[in-house]
Amino acid sequence: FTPRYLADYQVSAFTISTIDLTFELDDTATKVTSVMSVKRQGSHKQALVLDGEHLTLLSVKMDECLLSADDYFLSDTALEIPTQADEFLLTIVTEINPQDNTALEGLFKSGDAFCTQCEAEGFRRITYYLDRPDVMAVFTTKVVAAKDKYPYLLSNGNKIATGELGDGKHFVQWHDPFPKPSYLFALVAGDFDLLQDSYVTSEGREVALEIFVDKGNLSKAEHAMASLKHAMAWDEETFSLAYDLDIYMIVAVDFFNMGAMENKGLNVFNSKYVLADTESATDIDYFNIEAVIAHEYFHNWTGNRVTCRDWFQLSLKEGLTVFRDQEFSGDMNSKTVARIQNVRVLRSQQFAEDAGPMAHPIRPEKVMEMNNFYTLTVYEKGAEVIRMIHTLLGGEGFAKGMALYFERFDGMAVTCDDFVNAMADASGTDLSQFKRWYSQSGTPHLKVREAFDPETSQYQLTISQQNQAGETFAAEDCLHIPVKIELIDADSGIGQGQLLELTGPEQTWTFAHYQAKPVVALLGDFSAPVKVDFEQTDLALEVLMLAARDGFCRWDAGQKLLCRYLHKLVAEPDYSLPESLITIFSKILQADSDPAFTAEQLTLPAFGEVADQIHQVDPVALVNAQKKLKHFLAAGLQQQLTACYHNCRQKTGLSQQQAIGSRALKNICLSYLAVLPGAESLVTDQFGNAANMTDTLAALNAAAFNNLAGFDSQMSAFESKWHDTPLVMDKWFTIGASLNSADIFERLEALLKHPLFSIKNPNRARSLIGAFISANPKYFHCQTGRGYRFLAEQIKRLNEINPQVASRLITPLIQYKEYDLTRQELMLEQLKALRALPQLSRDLLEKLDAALN
Ligand code: HT7
Ligand code: ZN
Repeated sequence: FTPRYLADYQVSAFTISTIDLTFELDDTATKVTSVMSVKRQGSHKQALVLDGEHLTLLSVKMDECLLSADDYFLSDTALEIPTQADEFLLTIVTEINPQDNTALEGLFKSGDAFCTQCEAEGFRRITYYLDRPDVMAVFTTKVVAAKDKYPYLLSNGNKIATGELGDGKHFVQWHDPFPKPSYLFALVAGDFDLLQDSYVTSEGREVALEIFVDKGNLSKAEHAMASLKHAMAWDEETFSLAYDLDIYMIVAVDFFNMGAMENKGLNVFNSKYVLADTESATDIDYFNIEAVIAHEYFHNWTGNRVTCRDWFQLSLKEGLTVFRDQEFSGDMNSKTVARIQNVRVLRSQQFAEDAGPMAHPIRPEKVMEMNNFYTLTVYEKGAEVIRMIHTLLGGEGFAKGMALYFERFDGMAVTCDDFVNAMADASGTDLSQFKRWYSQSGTPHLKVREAFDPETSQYQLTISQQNQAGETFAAEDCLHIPVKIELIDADSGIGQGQLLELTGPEQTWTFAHYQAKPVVALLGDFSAPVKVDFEQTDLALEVLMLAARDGFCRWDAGQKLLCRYLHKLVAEPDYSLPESLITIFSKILQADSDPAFTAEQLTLPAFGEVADQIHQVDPVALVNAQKKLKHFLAAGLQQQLTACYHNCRQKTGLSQQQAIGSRALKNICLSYLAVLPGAESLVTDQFGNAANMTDTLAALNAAAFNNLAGFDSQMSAFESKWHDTPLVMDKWFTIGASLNSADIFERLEALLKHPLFSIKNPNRARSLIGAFISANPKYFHCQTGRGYRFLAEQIKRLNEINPQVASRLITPLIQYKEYDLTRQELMLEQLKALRALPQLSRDLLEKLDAALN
């Protein structure tokens, strides 16, 4: 396995303008016939080298001439044809085995259905091709299969022909008029229930909307359909972008490596991001479905109409599309709460990635396995980079930039620089320094100082930018950082907002006419993906919690306060927490805020977020600190939490949004109350009377976290009720894996042997293994090293079954340097054992080498 470098990019030696595909579907021997118009690009005499993996080559024909094995070179990864011709028709017939394809890349079976996943480099597992995003062809696809088992035969574009064949077979032929790269190709064949609707675009096009789900799940697709229509309207209103084909199809499948895939006109979705009803799905599921449906829809412009020149440019489409889906979610729900959730993900996961052995810029420069770069950095930090452009240019400037981007590049495969140039040119803003965000990895630190002079009534704010090691950036490395601030007058509580642009190693801003030192709220709306090193007093943080105009800053001040005391408890487990914490959170509970926002204020910072802030943290000391802080707040606020809990529970006549907020607040109250003695009955009562999945899971989580006596019987009742509903059973496995109980390893072994557990199903594997490593830090990081051994054993199994899933699950092990030396050694032992595996996938190899070298 050799790495590839961004610096080595070269245009393709050949292009393919059209490809006609015929699939004769069969579980173990699908025949794929591909007819391509190939043309040499430029004046050279290089051979045509097509990508191909896991294929059986049946025949190759150039124009009318059948080639023999002497006419080409075949390897495990390529078919090389040393031709002198400049333009020709190439016909290639291959055979593939979808049934054995447990990696779920290329053509595979998901239950009874055939399904494809081609991004990033899966098309080469279907046929020999120039499998790179800058080769764009017009696809025509004919699918042939048995009509009884596969009544629906789907592919990209518009249906152009259907017909009956002998032997009970039928065919459907599709034509996609938009030239596209192979990663956007899709095929699905199966028997589904179909939810149909339509949408008339702002340009007057009537679009058929079709959602295909497993039989019996039709009513669970309503929310996805509504979300799709909202997304279509939002993109027209926000960016004047309308849909461009006559049909938009979504298929939900159970076996899928990621969330969903934006194939042109035929999105394939993990069923987790389509199916929902109030009985079986939580409020968070509803939110995520709306977001993922929108994300894939938005890709039709940012990704499909304008695509990436090469995979190093992945953030061109992903960062931008995540930014768009975040804005959409903010508009559909509470903007502040949605923003807080984005920031939680960054702080608890992306910051650690950016400090770990696989750290990379949002535009990576070196890649061994592309699947390893569908990361929080490319997606979430990438979206933050786009958001900073939006902040610097303003909404109008950004919209002009988007318009120019499409004017210049519609139908093309382009680079991140092309995007930034369009933004700069359209708005007349110099973004040359800003471009460094695309090539620097690591989370910048802002070091902040303040000074107040009562004589001159001047307040001064000094900010320097530093790297992770605490060294001030040299001028040539300085980033262009938008810092939104608000200065709150200590007496009146009135705030004034401003946008500062930090471009140098250190800058000072002076603000006049302050009678007393104002309190500064920094990084409004989290205006840049940075860490802030600024020692504000508890009192200042409390002022911000109540008075900052910016909702994000109000929330952030509370989180900072909580983190401060978690740090103290980690360093000194017997540290006695101050009553002032109770006083301020009591005020938060009394404030007349949006309940969903109050729930966020009461939520403790995540384990990963705090771990990221403490050098070589003892993870169990951190778990204990979280427990102690939770207990302290619960005991001190018991009366108010109880009142708030019952108040939320009794509320009736709420709108859907209000009910969601009220449930969030009620359930955070429950999570506190459940740590107190005698809370069992409250949890049991909620579990027994829950009218929706959000409340049921909140009760079960509380029982698991506190290892309450009713846990096992509640889990049995849940299992009996839901054993036929896979997405709900995923939740059951997750809760089973997060139980706070010393016999957890025996329980995990039993869960692995449960008849409904299958490691081949990514959702199921993640629901058990992924949940244990993220939701059960106490046992995952236990001193015996058993948690790490458990994970390494599962990764070893997955290495051969599904390398993508294995590679994602290894994340906490490769980030071993976050933890104390004892944990580091235990983790290293497992990393070395994995590195010694005989058939190590490229995915794991890349990460293990990064971690061990
Ligand atoms: N563009 C997609 C990325 C993707 C993917 C999706 C499903 C399975 C495997 C995949 N590999 C890469 C998803 C998205 O960002 O929209
Ligand atoms: Zn995407």
